[in-house]
Amino acid sequence: MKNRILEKYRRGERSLGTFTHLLSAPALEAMGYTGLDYVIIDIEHSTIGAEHAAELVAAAEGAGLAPLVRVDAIERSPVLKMLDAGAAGLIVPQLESVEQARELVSYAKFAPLGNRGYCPSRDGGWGMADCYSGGMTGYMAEANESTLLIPQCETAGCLENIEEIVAAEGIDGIFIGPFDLSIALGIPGDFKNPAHIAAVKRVREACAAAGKLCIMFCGSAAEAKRYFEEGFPSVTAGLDIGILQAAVKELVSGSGAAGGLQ
Ligand code: 3PY
Ligand code: MG
Repeated sequence: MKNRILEKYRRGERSLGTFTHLLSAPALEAMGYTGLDYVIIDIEHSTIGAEHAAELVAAAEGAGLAPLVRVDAIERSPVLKMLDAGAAGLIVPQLESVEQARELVSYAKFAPLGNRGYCPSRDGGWGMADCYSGGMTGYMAEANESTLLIPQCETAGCLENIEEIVAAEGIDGIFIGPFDLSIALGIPGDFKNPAHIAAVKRVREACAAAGKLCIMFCGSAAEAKRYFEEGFPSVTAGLDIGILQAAVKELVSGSGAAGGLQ
């Protein structure tokens, strides 16, 4: 089970991803030629369902992008479906407590770490992928090892308990949601507020102390660069639909098309 974001993290290399809201396999295929490392197929903030998400997981993988999925609930069904479909990792929004983190681990990780249910499914080539060379237990161990379980830190509860949450066995890292975090702090959108800056730093340091991945979300290449320089191992920049929109807007304004005929 290849996982480009995890392999790069282990080699001490940065990784860059983006969310996908275009929900288009050709768009993912095209992004595979750009040097991007991963995409996050967003079930939380789009209308996409499990069947379409599973197709996009396969498309991203075929394009050489690690397919992460942002699920929309801390529940067994979405967690299991997306892992069985071959997601390289799950981003889980709105987590509040270490109890919820443990609940997630029980759904997402096989025994002895958790209680993930088993079926030969796409993530293990329906029982025929290389990860089965060590039999069913070999597959289970490899799935636990190579599938990232990453709650978001974007609530007051998660921030308050971040050190304990990130240290929990089976939790592989934290994804910072700066927008919801700013709302939780009572300063919507004010990322320059010292309280927001301190919260982001606290999460990054808690992840580093636990030896776990920390992913920051931002809106531009310049911000991504700054976060990499601050020490974030991974940054998710924007949404593919917004990147397309910005590029088209620049094309329109740079082309002079708004002027009259000569
Ligand atoms: C947030 O900023 O709240 C996010 O969830 C980013 O995706
Ligand atoms: Mg959020």
